[in-house]
Order: sequence, then C-alpha cells, then structure tokens
Amino acid sequence: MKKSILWLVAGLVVVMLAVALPGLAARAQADAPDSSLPGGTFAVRIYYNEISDLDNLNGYDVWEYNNLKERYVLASMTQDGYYQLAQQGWRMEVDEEGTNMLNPAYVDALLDEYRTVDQLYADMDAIHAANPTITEIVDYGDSYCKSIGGCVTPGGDAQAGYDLRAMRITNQAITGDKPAFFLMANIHAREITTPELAMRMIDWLVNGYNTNADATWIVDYHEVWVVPSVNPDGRWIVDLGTQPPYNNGRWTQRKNANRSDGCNSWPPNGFSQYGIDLNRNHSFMWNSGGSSGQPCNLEFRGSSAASEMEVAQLETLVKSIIPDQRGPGITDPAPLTATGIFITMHSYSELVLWPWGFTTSPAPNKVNLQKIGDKFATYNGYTSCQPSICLYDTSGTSDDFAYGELGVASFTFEVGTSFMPPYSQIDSIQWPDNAPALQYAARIARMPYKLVEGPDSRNLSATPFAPNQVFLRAELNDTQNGGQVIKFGFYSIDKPYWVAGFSPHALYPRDGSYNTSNEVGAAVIDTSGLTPGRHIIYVHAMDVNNNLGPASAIFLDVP
Ligand code: 0X9
Ligand code: ZN
Repeated sequence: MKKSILWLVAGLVVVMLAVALPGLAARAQADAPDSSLPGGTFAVRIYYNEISDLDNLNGYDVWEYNNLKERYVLASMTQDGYYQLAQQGWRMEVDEEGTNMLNPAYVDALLDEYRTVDQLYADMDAIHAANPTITEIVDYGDSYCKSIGGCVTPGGDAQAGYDLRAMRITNQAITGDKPAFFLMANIHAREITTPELAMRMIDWLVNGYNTNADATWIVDYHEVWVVPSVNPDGRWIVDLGTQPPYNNGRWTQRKNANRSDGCNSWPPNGFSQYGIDLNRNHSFMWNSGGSSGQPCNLEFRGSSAASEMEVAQLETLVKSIIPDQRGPGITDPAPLTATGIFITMHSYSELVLWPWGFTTSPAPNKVNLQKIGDKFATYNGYTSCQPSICLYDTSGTSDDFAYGELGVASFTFEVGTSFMPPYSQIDSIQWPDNAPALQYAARIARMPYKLVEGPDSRNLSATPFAPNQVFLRAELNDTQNGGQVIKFGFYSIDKPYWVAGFSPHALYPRDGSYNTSNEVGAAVIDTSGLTPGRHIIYVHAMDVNNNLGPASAIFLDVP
C-alpha cells in the first residue's frame, strides 16, 4: 500500500523500456492519439471485479496500492498500454494525484512546503526558549552520520548528521513520577507529514497551557515526550528531492543513511535503496519474520538487533521513561494498571495498529490494546487492527518493542492517504483527524488499559448564573467505552484524584437517575470559598462495572 508511489519511479523505467520496444512503438503510431488522455506517462486507476483478475495485469507497472473498497489498483500507463487494456475490457480512469507524482517539479514543489530537519530543530529551539518552564529539549544521542563524522551519498551530496532530539513537555514546578505519553514520528524518512503532526501536538500542549484546561492539567501532571524525527539522516536524503542530475526519487528514501552494509544503490527508489529500515531493527523479536536480510531491500533489518544508533538510543530513552511492567514470557500480560502510552506515527493508509506485528497470535493484552485502538479509531475514523492480520508480518518494529519490552500500551498510526499531500492538508485534514486521538492518548496515559473502559466526560460547561453560583454540566458517555450504564459522575476543584487533598463532589443526573450509558450530570458550585483567579474543575464518570473514565477539565474563573 504505502510503498505505492515509489513504484512510480520503477514504473517510469519500465514504461520507457516498453515504449522503446519496436512492436509497441508501431502500434502506438497506428492508434490515433486520444485527446482526453494525457500524453507521455500518466497514472490510471484500473478497476477489477475479483482480486484474481489482477493476475492478468502481469507486465504492467501496477503499483502496490490497492483500493479494496472501490476495487481498483493504480498503475503507470502510456496511451498505448491504455488502449491494449481497454480492448481487453478493463475499466480505467486517469488518476490525477498519481499522474502529478510522476512529475519531478510537482514533487519538489510539494516537498518545499514541509519543514526540513534543521527547520524542525530551529522551531523546537524557539518553542523551548519561549516556554522554558514546561519544555525541555533532550539530546538523546547522535544520528549515524553524525557519529561517523559525516556521510556522503554515492552521488556526492554531503551531510554532517544530526543530534537525536526529543522534547519533554511537563510543568517542571510540579515534581514526582508522572505518567508518560511517548510520541515519535518519521522513523521512515519519506513519511513527511508525521513530524508536522508531532510538532502540532507540541504546539497544542504549549499554546494550550493556561488557555485550554485539558492541555493544562496534562502538562501539569503528565509528561509528554515527542520525537519529531527519529530518522533525521534519512529525512535529509528525502529533502534532496528530485533535482538534477538524478531527476527522480531521492524523496523515496525510507531507511537511514548507513551504507556500511554493502548496498550502494543510488538514487533510492521504491525497490532498492541503501540504509537500514529502522522499523525492522528494534531489539524485541528482531529478525523473526517480515523483514529482509538484503541490504538494498526496503525492509532491510540491519546486521544485528538494534544495530543502528537511531534505534539503540531511542530504546534507551524509552526505557528510561517508561517502567518495565511485563514479565519475560512472551505470553505474560502487563497488569491492567500499567502506566504510559506509546504511539509511533507513520504514513499512510488510515490505520491504527496494535501489537503484535511479528505474529498473528494475540498479544497478552490484546483485548485492551484493541479497546484503545478502537477508541482512537472513533476519533480519527481509521481502521483499527492487528497488522500481522490486516496488513503483513513485521518484526523489529517500534510498537512491538515498546509493548514487548515494557508492556506499555503501544500503537502505530498510519496517517493520511499519501506520502506527500499538499501541505495545507496537515491543517485541513490530518491534524483535525488525529488531534482528538492524540489528546485522548495524553489523557489516559496514567492507566490506559483501564481508563479506556471508563466513560468519557464530554462537552463541559461552567456557567455563572447568580453571585457566587456556577452551574456545571457535563455529558457522561460510555457508549464508546463498553456501553455500560453510568453509575455516577463527580467533580473536584484544582486537585485531581491522584493529588493529596482531592475532594470529590457529586454530579447529579439531569433526568433524575443514572440508568443509561449516556447521561448528563450537573451541579451548582458555590464559589464563595474560592480565591479569585483561575481554577480548574476536573470531571470524571464511572460506569456500573466500576470502570472510571479519564479526567476532562474546564476552567473556572472566579472574579
Ligand atoms: O511496514 C511498516 O513498517 C509500516 N508501514 S509503512 O508503510 N509506514 O512502512 C507498517 C508496520 C506494521 N507493523 C507494525 N506496526 N508492527
Ligand atoms: Zn512507515
């Protein structure tokens, strides 16, 4: 699927060869040119009835993408090939986006809209400088190129390499152990929308501190770790784009920039490139299926488990943040009280994936991993599934590592529908789709396996209606958390339940009784005892199975 567009580059070559064959060239001349079709090479959707029909497309440059819902595959095509297939009865349609991606100038223009690693790092610096008490930049190691004193591509492009950088976001004035949400992006270099989403998560927390009640308590009581680019060296190759002399796919780099394993394929393309697939290099169950031992393969696992700097140091960082909560046996579950949550963002396919990837067997915490994955999917509309079942086997991936090693609830998001959409789609589609899921992850980080079973508290309002009287209202909804009847709702002011001095007050059912899975709870708050200024109201609900839901919060400004 997502490797799809890369076949473009391969496709170009194949089609050029085909056109050069004398027999085909003669036929092309014989057919009258169709003015409704683009000239040269273009992309088409080829519709099929049965998957087995696709066997008859051998010899055509069919990309990896397969739209199962609408039943079409994409292929690069010339008018000549189009006529041949049309004569055989295939229904086809020109695919505009695919056709655009065959044009180097178009690709470069899109690429230019995205931040480079240097720009991402400069923006992290600026965010930290403006918000020093709630952010910290953690340099957790050096990229491969930096560690060897610089890299040169076979084409002569030189890079110095990069620091490996995380941002830790938490209010440093509140100390103690805090539940962690670890969010990483761009382990695959060409998946360039993912660092943008990671940066927007940082922005939401930092800009929301003291302006959005949920962002505020998350920053106060949780710690969010964000690594916008796990693979900066590879990303640097991507940013070389399509410029001459290669005029093609350096932007197709998926792996890191280590070429010490013997592959010197250059420039990269969709089936051959140097580097290690960092999402096959993790130590947990490394080399147990779904990876390649061929250095030029796109899923090359590397020479040994966690051989790559980028992976080894990431693992050390994650293990320093999230405690090990799972036994050593492959079937040992983590307790449902396990803390922390881990998400790695990839593109593309609109999927929420959860362990295991290396086997089709269920993970010991499968039931609750799936509950969380399904819950994310209610927000982003993606398909939630176990990758070894709905996609393909993979070993040495980040999510299997985080869950397998530590028992932490871990997920892969495959965001969006292409590697390089117009940049405006980050803010018009990808962030709006994924922000609520990422924010939910941050809210349940304390105990994800349990909190996901508890009701949501939604649409809070706190409305002053008389001197010192505020009407608090919240929707207490369990319909997407198991569907149990609401047992009760409560709120507390300034102190959430995990803080000493917490004092709960009841929310009363608006309709007289809590007897459905979707209720409205309300209370009148007397503010006369509160100090003037800004307070936070925390709201929770519990269902009849005694599942407690995560906090939702709203500000209460006392004059
Ligand atoms: O193959 C991959 O690494 C992921 N797809 S991508 O196109 N972004 O490269 C899918 C990984 C699926 N497996 C796990 N999440 N474990
Ligand atoms: Zn990926």
